[in-house]
Amino acid sequence: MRYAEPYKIKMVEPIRLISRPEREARIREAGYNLFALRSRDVFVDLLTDSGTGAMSEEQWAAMMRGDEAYAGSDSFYRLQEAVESITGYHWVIPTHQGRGAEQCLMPQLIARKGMYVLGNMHFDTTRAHIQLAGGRPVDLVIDEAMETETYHPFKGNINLEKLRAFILEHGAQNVAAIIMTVTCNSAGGQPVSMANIKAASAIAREFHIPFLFDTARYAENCYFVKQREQGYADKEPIDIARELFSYGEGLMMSAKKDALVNIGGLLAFRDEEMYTKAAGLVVPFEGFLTYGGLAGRDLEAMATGLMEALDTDYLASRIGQVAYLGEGLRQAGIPIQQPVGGHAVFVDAAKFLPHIPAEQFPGHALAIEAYIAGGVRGVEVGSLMMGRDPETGEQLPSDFEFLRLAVPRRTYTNNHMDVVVDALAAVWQRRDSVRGVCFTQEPKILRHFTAKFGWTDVPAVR
Ligand code: P70
Repeated sequence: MRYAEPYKIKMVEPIRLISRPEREARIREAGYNLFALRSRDVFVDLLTDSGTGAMSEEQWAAMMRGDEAYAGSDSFYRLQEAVESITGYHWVIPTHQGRGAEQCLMPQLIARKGMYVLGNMHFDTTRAHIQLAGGRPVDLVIDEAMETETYHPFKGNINLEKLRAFILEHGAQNVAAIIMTVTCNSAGGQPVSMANIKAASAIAREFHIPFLFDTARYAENCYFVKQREQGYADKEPIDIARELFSYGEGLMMSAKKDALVNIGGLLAFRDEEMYTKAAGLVVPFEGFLTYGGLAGRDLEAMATGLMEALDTDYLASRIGQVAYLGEGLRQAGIPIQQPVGGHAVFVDAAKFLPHIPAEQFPGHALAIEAYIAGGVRGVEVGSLMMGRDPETGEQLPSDFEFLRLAVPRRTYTNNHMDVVVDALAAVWQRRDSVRGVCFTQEPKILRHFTAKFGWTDVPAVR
């Protein structure tokens, strides 16, 4: 039997598809940067699944009892209990979002300049905070993650041989931490298997290296384990989550994804020692330890959302919708990262537009075309987002050239997914005529958010 959403819709936000000439004008005015568009000019907004989900009636109801105390609010304790019940980590600190958690944790983990932080594949903001704290981020994801056409059930896995070899070569004393990102966003929302987490955690223990999680999409990872890993089919997602967290010492989290809230983040630790260290920076950067830059009502919504995200029916419909979008694109002949990940479909722009070289950003050219074709907004994940080496100014090589279509949770219907497929299929039909892009304005750091572009075969506007 086919799946259907385990909810009905109780409040709607109107959206509108503006005409093609209007879309052409809006994207031109935006300097061909989709971040500079107004959301009202977008029809189906797949820029991110972060903070864009729909909250449940339970979450809205919980917000009404938000206790707005500066210190020790009931709302904080409800959040603490929810986190501890899922993770086993007693020491909980809310933060304003994921990068707030990273900012407070990294300088405490990285004791000396030049220490390594290993992981399957760090997210951009994590990578940035490792570098800001004087550390060196290293990605050790398995090679299969780079081969978009190869099927592998857990493309987010860390390469265990490389992990051990790296530690032996560089010395355990120079490794500040191992961070597993579940699911692995940068590789396409790909899950990590329980066996891989267990084995990586054993290596960390052997060398006395802290083992932590970036759990922005932990519930989606648990669902994939249930679906794809032997021995987990009959387990509840919450029990899978409890096992997963049992292998680590703590987490940092952007709650804007799997905690089903529009703003928020978390730090949580098994031991008081690591908590005390991180706490030192929370007070100056985020706020007091029991609110971390959030209102009591936000803490309530998060506590409720963390649990809701582990509902099997919800996860089936959520992951099912992303798979539905992927299947539609695949049937239209469009190359995508396979299998489809948890939160997004990653279109392989290097294969879609083989005539556009990496330095003309095929993923970004495709993003612009998808907007013009159907009012669909995605985001480039490739050379543009990767940026330049801060020391040499050289473009850093990227393993992928993707257009990411991230699906907000509980927000769109499959009809919207069909519209997205139609837009991409229209671009696919005329793919040979799509041009590359070049900078007309290139900021030094995190350039993709604010850069301006022109088409490559027209003179750059200055
Ligand atoms: C996304 C957003 C954020 C994120 C993450 C992981 C695994 C930490 C964070 C930071 C960011 C984004 C990207 C492109 C367009 C819009 C937004 N991911 N770890 O969509 O958390 O954003 O709460 O500070 O994925 O993937 P936060």
